[in-house]
Amino acid sequence: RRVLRSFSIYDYNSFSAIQEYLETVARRRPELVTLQILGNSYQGRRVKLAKISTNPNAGNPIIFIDAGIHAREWVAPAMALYLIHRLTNDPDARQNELNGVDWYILPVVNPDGYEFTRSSKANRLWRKTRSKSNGNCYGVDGNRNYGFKWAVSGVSNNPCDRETYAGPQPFSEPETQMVRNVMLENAKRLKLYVSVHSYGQYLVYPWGYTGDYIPKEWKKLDSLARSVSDAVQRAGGKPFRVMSAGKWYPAAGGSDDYAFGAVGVPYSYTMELTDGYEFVFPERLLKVVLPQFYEGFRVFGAQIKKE
Ligand code: ING
Ligand code: ZN
Repeated sequence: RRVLRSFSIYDYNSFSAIQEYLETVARRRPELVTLQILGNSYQGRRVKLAKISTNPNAGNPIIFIDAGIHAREWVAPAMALYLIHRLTNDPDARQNELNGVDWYILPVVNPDGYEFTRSSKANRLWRKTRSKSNGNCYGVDGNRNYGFKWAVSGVSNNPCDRETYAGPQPFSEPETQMVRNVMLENAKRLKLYVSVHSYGQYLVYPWGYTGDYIPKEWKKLDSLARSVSDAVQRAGGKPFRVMSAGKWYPAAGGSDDYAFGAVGVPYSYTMELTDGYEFVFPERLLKVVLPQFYEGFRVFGAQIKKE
């Protein structure tokens, strides 16, 4: 058995250590975990989806969680990996979280950006992908690149904008194409989608492209989010601010709008983890907050089981 030298669940890990961790989990728990290679990032890093299921052929509802579309939001991949850790190590997970629900977890959507932010202090706050757009400017905001109401609000059309450049067209980035493909391939069974970001301790739902609320469904999206927030608070964490994404600030081309509006995923969220440290959340506090947030994810799981 190979030993993981460089990976620790309460640390910020390199992308290669994360890959090794995923391989190790799949090797140790083959009856529970399979890895699907989704494709390559712009710079050629393999993007892997962990599928955690006690019975992949049962047609269970699927919870799909992604993290790390934004490079600098390191706490998000850490959360996704912690979810994998708990779901595969808790002795009672099979009877609870994994009973009748499949969890698909994509810990690092944008590995090129992630590694770029790790490469030097000067790049720590990079957000976008690392595709070459024009001249000396790089990258697209992955969370403005999805093909639903693309670029109608809250985006920049300037490739040199470091924050919200929507890209030359919807799904211009291999990274967003991979997430889209997971959604489309599993559209029927996909019941809950969560895109994990930081920071601000928000839990928001569609629409993001407009400040208008979805007439019928917003209430059930809102009330599930509040139950999640309550659970995190009971575990000692800060509650989430719950609202529609567009009421917070309108921005089009986000993955949560695409999941809800184009794919028909009934529960779709963007989760902004942590507050008080902006994008540079201290590594030493991961062991405090990750277990608190996990209690929120358990509430998501329980809801999907009930449906
Ligand atoms: N925030 C999200 C962003 O992509 C968001 C939140 C998404 C707001 C969609 C409105 C619409 O800007 C972070 N931190 O990335
Ligand atoms: Zn983000």
